Amino acid sequence: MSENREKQKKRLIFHVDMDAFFAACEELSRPELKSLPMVVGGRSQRGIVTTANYTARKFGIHSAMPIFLAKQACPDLIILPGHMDLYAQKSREVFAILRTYTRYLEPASIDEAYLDMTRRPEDPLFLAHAIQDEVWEKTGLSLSVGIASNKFYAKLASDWKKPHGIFWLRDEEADELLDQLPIAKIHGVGQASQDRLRSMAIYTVGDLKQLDAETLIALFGKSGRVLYGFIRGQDQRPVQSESRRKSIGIERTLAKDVADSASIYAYIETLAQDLSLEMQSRSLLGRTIQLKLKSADYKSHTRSRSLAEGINDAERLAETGKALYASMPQDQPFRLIGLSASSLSDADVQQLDFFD
Ligand code: TTP
Ligand code: MG
Repeated sequence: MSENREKQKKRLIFHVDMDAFFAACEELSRPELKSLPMVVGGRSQRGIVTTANYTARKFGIHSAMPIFLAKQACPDLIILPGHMDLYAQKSREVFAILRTYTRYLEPASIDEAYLDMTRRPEDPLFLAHAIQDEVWEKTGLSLSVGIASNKFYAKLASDWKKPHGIFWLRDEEADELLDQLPIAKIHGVGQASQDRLRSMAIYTVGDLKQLDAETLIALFGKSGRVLYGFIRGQDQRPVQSESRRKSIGIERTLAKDVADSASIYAYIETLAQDLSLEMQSRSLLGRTIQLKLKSADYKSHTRSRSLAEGINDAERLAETGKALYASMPQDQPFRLIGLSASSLSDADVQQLDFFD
């Protein structure tokens, strides 16, 4: 096949997302919890649900809900503390299995990954079932698979039939299926943006498509243009396998705009813990740390610092993030915070060097 034709070939992307991941990990050692309503409580943000098992979800309990509200919804709720080491270990086990299906694998968070399966000759549904079965048999964990021709569609598809679902969002059907989809289902459209869109009577992806690119850009800045393309199936983002990765980062859209430093510091600590977990589960060290703040007017502000050596521990990530924040103008409310690391190296290799 010529290079050109190869490039034009339609891609086959899987998005794999674990079902109720932290809760499912807890149920491995205590299977009796499966039929009981249970949540895993927050780490640094104590008092917040990080995930609810599917029995608890029947009561309307969901991630990011305050525990006291969850208890109101279900007085018998079982609340467990989180065991990050266990989740990171299970994540490594699952990704190791996924890597046997393709070397083009990009972990997107502790419990989700994109796989480029374009070169696999088998039927995509057969492959998705094989992945689901093998992970279930080897780890006891359940997952959902989204199949599509790009990452944006694949991520939407993995959520379609959760839990333990497989859904192939075909290009021919995508337009019609997406039109009815609530905007909350779009990854990256946070609460504030949803509220803003709803105030303009935009509830579904179909409604969103009525807006032209200029309007979306006026609303969301550069990401507005990206979103304009994504909802029309235009997403050429490659699956970035680990060896090609340039940076690793986490962003959080805040529930409401935040201006006071104490709250920002607390967010940085949580982000640092999450980022540390992601980096450690992939054996990555980062030497350059960047803090990104998006102000309420959707302008991005970034600062970065290069360190003498690569790090991936939560303490030093938080410490660097806070120092970066201290060096930024703090005279305005922010709606998004991101912490990322670049100049990456392999933590395992580094450790070996130590003994040289
Ligand atoms: P998700 O994949 O969003 O949720 P989930 O796996 O629990 O459930 P689902 O079946 O709907 O995919 O997140 C993965 C894990 O990340 C989740 O188990 C707990 C953790 N998490 C947080 O710590 N904070 C959060 O705000 C969210 C959404 C998840
Ligand atoms: Mg999940």
